[in-house]
Amino acid sequence: MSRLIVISNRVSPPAEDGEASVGGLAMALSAALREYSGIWFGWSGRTVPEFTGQLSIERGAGVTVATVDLEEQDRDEYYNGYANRTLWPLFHYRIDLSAYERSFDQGYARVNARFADTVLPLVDPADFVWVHDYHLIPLGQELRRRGLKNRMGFFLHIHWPPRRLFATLPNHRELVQSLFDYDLVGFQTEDSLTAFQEYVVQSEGGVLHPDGTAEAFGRRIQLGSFPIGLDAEPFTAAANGESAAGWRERMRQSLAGRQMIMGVDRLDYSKGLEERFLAYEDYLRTTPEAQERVFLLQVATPSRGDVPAYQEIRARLDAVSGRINGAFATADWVPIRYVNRSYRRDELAGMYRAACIGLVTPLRDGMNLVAKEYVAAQDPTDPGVLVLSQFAGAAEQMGEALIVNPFSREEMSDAIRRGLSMSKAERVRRWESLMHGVQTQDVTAWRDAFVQALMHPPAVEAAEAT
Ligand code: ADQ
Repeated sequence: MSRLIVISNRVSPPAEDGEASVGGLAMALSAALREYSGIWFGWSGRTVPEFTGQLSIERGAGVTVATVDLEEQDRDEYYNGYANRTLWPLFHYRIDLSAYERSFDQGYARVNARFADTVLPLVDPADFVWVHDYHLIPLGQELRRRGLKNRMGFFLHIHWPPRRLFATLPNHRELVQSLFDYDLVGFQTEDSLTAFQEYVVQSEGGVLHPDGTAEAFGRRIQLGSFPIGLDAEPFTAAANGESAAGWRERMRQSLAGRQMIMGVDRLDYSKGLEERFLAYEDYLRTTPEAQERVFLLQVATPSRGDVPAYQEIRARLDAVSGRINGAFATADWVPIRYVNRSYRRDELAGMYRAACIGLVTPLRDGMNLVAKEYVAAQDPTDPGVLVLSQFAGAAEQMGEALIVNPFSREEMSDAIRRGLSMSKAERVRRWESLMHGVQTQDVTAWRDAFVQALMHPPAVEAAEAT
């Protein structure tokens, strides 16, 4: 029987009781593995003095999880280096933050080769291999070099940048070439897909075929856009559950009749947090009657704290939120509650429901699941308003949100004003349309679309292969 071999940088399976505190991706992949049965392989997150390739295997909640330890140098050069100091900033349009260092290239290549060596013995000939995200772009190529013939797919969770931006990467051609060793390459949005196709055609002289395949580097592969969705049903159930209701009540009491605006993000420069704070400040300054009657709750979980740009953005956000609070606060009101910790799904759901506005304004984002969570958590009879950046992948599907340019303070400040005074009839109308999308384009739809495309190649390609 065919199994699915899912490979990602880290693995985080849900707990046995299904009460996972992990994000949407982990839930999605666990669900995929339960449905199709298989193995989830990745880095354990631990480092050892010397790489051994020793696998740790755990069976739990219907999923077999296999992990491997890496060396400290691997973590520094591959994870903190090439993945998070070279590719992440570049793919989020921050070439000013992108570090191009040969040791990072080498670390990235070394870890991808190590992943290939370690996972290879776990793969049976009939299995389907599904590789995830920018950490592991060349893994398919490494597996082919080791003789793997299986159908292999790759899904990029972040945005694919425009051709000229991408070309600033010293080894950009090799990276794209390595993607052509997969059978299927999937992106979050049409925008990312188009950017990749433009590279293939204009930089590489490749050809796009009407069946969705692309030909370059002597290979023909399938391309597609597969927008990731929420595990909507359990999330909505959590939002309607007792624990969420308790949290909503707790928030209501602490609101004391004020309107709450809410943001939830990993603490990352791509999420536009500083711009959001400044837009909110603009709103307070230009709407004096709102002072003391609103506040912004910003939950930002620290991440990638070993990378200097993350230390810098954290310090900036401390300073900007502190300055705004200092300038506007009164004896019994602070305009920004800025919280650096993470919350469980049910807690977040309760808070989302208490918020009149969900402020989701990344400068660039592959998709952004928070936008979908905010919608899924709302009270159908009295929903809040989603304010969404045009540069989040989610904006392609969520046109009924108030779409804003996160680089324009005034536009965001106007959207806050509009959202807080929107009639209930308009809020309900917009929310119903958004919720329909969240429910139908959920994580199961995403997974099935990708896996079906991987398992069933287009007829032309199949005919050529025989
Ligand atoms: P991320 O950049 O991490 O994901 P996002 O899609 O918003 O961004 O997912 C974050 C997840 O973490 C959400 O489920 C959110 O609830 C959770 N989270 C964030 N802060 C939290 C906190 N303080 N407490 C608890 N949970 C918190 C990458 C890409 C995205 C893409 C996803 C999935 O950058 O564009 O949508 O992968 O493909």
